[in-house]
Amino acid sequence: MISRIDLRGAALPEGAALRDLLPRAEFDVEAALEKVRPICEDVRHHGAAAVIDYGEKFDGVRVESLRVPAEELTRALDELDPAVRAALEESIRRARLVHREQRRTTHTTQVVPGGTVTEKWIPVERVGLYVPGGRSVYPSSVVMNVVPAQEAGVEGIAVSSPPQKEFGGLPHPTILAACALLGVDEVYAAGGAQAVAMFAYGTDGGSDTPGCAPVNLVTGPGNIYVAAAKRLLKGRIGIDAEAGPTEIAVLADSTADPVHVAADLISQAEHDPMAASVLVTASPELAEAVEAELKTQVAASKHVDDRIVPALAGRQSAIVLVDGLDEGLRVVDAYGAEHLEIQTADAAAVADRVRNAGAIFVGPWAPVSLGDYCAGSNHVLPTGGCACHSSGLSVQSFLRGVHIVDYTRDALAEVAHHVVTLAEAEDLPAHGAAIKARFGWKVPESK
Ligand code: HSO
Ligand code: ZN
Repeated sequence: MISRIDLRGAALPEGAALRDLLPRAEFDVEAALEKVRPICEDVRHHGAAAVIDYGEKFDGVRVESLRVPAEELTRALDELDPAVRAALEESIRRARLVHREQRRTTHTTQVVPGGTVTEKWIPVERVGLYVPGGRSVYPSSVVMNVVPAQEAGVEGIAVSSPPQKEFGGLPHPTILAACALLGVDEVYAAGGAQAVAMFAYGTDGGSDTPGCAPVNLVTGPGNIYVAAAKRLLKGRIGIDAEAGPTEIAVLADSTADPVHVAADLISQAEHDPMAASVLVTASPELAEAVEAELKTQVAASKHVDDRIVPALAGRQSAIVLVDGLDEGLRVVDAYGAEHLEIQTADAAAVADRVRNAGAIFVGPWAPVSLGDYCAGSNHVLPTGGCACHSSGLSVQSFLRGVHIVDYTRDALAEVAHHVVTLAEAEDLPAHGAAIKARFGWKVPESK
């Protein structure tokens, strides 16, 4: 069901060599680039008509118009199961609590009397949030993208999700209901690379009215073609971290409950046959018990043959045996999991020693599923080892820090000679001249 990697008995290698010993899914975005390039070009030149054509080709349904009418959003919310509505409302409320506190304040540094640098945080003007369809219809991901954008103060928020044949070419109704609940009224029925291209280039009318205005930033998870289109169009648009298959790593000792550990490993395996579930432990007894539990619990699960078994049995998942807690920490740092659970004695102290993880879940009562829906934390997190350089989605993802430089004549005069010296050292005399021109073409006397 799940392979074992035994790293006991010898010193662990350093850095990349250690990472190479650990399992990881193939997510070859590079290979998908050539497939999405013509799609993006087509959308660039033919706008909405091309997006509609690709929707017919890839999603199997031809829509009249990409823009979802307002009455469909209202209807979806009216028809939403009240229990789901209450759960989404609680998810939104908790996410707002956490994300609101991520807002940045403007700060002014007085560098010298009369010389200040102010860092001002300005929201991105317009963002496009991609929400997958097909196997992964996640209204929770609408919450996780929209809440930080709203809390950052983004004015233009557009959502796009693939048209669904069984819903007459509209995105899935729970996606529409979540948008309505969050007060997002600009929603498009477009998926895949063509949706990212629509966001990047914008689409004018054609048969589609109104068109989608271009956005500055695209966020949200998606399949490999969505990731490839984001990589291709990066620069024209900003993007969040590329989202690969989901990952859970559990660092556990003999105090962990194997029933919980197995349930949590299965919970993320349920997403995707490429999902990764990794247990890191120094306890062979726990490893045995978790393996036995996996067998029992998998047999009682849904999505067994198409997702859970291929995910757990795939080369991306494993039980990694280590000599002790210190070695376990080195392994989870080298792996840099999207989600890391610490199920050990003194879990908070152990969690404090972790450097690389998208999000850390501490102790027995904070499973990843809680974070997926209702912890208040964000579930759009870096995968594929990107946790060593990137963060999950947050208010910060939707803000730009702008430095505002304000110097008086005296403050400039005081430092002018240094600027001129550095300009000359870099053989850029015109830089120095821009200073001298302000002081009768002379460098002011240094004090
Ligand atoms: N675990 C996924 C997010 C998700 N789970 C959505 C359930 N729905 C990636 O963090
Ligand atoms: Zn999940």
